[in-house]
Amino acid sequence: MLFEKAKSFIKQMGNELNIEEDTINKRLLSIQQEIERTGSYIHTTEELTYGARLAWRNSNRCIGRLIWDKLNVVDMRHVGDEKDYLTALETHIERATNNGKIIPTITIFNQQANINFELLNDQLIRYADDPIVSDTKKLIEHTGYKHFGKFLPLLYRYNNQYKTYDIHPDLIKEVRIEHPDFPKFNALDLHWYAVPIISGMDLSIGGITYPLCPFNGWYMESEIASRNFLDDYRYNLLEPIARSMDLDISRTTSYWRDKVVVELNYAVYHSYKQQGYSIVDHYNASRQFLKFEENEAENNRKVTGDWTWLIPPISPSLVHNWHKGYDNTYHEPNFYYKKKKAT
Ligand code: HEM
Ligand code: NRG
Repeated sequence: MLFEKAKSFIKQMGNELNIEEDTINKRLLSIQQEIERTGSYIHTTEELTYGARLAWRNSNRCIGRLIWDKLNVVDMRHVGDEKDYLTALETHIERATNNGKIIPTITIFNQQANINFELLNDQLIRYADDPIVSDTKKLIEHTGYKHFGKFLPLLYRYNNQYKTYDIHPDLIKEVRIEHPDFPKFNALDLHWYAVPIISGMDLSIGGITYPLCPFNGWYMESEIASRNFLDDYRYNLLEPIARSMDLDISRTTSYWRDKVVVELNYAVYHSYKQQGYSIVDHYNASRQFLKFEENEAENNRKVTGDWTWLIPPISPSLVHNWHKGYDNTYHEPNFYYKKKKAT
């Protein structure tokens, strides 16, 4: 029931921020009356901000949660015009990229019942030739969109009509992936975009769902190197990269696959750093997560986590996360996949 969920959130926020009992009770009464009158309620900006930060803190799969309370929350709930949605999405990209010094940011649009814009992209920035977007591409083609450029356009529904929009290309920053020791590697001309901006999840706070809430931090190097470039259902580059490094791919026991993984992670990390873009390596990410676990214990809170996602896809047993278990209970507020997903 909505009021019960609202109550649980408002009380948690009140406790954590030491808000006076009296103030909390007044707010609860006003929410109760609003629900009776309208069937729903509207968060204050402070509630929205704290709720989004709690949702990050509760994201079991995320290793980057140490700085959950620094999340920059942009309240765009007043937006209702098509053009204003698109502008706000582009503004998110520009401000969050911040010329390379990436700012963890979430832009929150209207809640479920009041929104007239549906975004179908799972990230704001995706390459059009990434196999992960093949289904979305088909939907985009249905709108009559023909000539795909480098990046996937936004696919959205406004007033029950599906439409596309090309993000201004100057806003999308990319990094050339270079390795100092392998000239032939550089000839592969690999690159990746600077900022991962997840745009396909629902944010749930106190019983209210926000279906459009793009959020970003920065990359951990292994997301790009170990997964996006190497998974056989993604760019599948294990062999071409091994050849560019002159490795012996005739036998498994030359460990050529493992050598590619290590050198590619090295190349991704140092390329982002050299070109001035925020990124974290899996050792530092894991140490920061350990600090997060300590902070939470100090505040008498239990950390929940999804072990299968928290361990990095390179040398996982070399970081502490590998060697302990995590309770994968989902607490509210949180982020959820939408029921029908178009990736
Ligand atoms: C997942 C790192 C910021 C929410 C992940 C994953 C990594 C990661 C490595 C696993 C991704 C995968 O395996 O595909 C980081 C880093 C950040 C950061 C280094 C830097 C600040 C954020 C922020 C939010 C967030 C700002 C939300 C406000 C999530 C969620 C998932 C996730 C919800 C799970 C996504 C899914 O289920 O598909 N993060 N993250 N993260 N992160 Fe973070
Ligand atoms: N693995 C995906 C991105 C998932 C989220 N990762 C983050 N999130 N770092 C990829 O594009 O490779 N974040 O908010 O920073």
